Amino acid sequence: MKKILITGGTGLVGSSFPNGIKTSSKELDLLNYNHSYEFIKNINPDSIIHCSAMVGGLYKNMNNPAEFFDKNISMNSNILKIAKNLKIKQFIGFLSTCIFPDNLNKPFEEDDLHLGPPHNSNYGYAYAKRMFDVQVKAYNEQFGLNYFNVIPTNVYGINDNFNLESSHVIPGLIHKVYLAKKNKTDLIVWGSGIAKREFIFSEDLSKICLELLEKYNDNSPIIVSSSQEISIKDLVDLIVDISNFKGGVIFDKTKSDGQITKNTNNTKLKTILPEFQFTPIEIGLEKTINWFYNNYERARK
Ligand code: NAP
Ligand code: GFB
Repeated sequence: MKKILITGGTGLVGSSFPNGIKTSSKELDLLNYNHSYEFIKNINPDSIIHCSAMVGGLYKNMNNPAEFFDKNISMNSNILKIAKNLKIKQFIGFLSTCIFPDNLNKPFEEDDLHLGPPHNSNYGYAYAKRMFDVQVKAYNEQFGLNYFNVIPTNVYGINDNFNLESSHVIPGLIHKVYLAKKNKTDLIVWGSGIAKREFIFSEDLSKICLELLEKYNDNSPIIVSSSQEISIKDLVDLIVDISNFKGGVIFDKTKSDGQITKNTNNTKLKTILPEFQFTPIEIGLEKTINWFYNNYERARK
């Protein structure tokens, strides 16, 4: 059995892997190179799936561009240097579909990554991730490695960050509906609801990563998404319906919509994993909502 180290193993994506050595920032603080080197040397994994990052929704990104850049550049540089120095055979890193150029006006493809500036709402995070794409390419070329990055769309699932200010839209709305039901208030949705997003259930993403570890022989980045878009308005209707919320829904148009669309072309993924069946969003939302209501006390909020 391959020994896999999953950095960021306490997070939304990392915790969705069925097995592996999962670390949080307490055991493995990737901002500290020396400590991280010794820790990983002792584990001596065959593969590293690098989920650690400073992550957040649109509003956390808009308010903290420098921190998102600094911390993600440092973590990514450290883990890559450690993996190369310890001669780790396999490595998967994570980019995001929100780092693509903002005004492409066509579904994103992997080669579009650097063809223009990202949306201004998350440029700190986006440029840090884009530099990771450059760094992995350079390490592969200079050191004869076969490391690669996946480019997931918006991820959701159990054990997400449900904090009302810093979260992504799905956990944010699930938590807001929970409170609106409890307090008999209206649900306030940020933005107009016209924005469209693709979503991937966290368990699908981790299954795909494990399959790619076995089947993917290239080292260029690969988009991981069903490429099915849904409007925020329709997403709200689904969450309201599954949560059995009967109160009012108000769209606060003073809040930003962020990118209006982040549509992707997932041809490359479908070529490698033609049989993969994505979890329908209705099923993923039901699992996530049930988990949140049953684990409210211990959920990250
Ligand atoms: P998350 O739920 O916020 O988890 C982040 C993880 O990183 C946590 O386990 C956290 O550990 C760890 N971490 C934070 N600072 C660290 C440090 N200094 N050293 C080591 N670990 C540290 O994030 P996620 O949603 O699972 O994201 C995982 C990866 O997927 C990230 O690279 C992210 O950019 C990418 N991604 C996410 C989405 C999305 O919609 N969520 C979309 C596309 C790509 P603690 O528990 O100790 O804080
Ligand atoms: O999920 P979200 O914060 O991130 O916002 P992005 C998605 C859409 O949902 C935006 C709307 O149009 C928001 O205006 N929205 C409505 C809400 N109500 C809410 C709410 O209560 N909370 C939140 N958070 N949004 C992120 C990037 O962009 O995508 C990150 O900034 C990250 O870097 C992530 O990569 C995957 O999809 O707009």
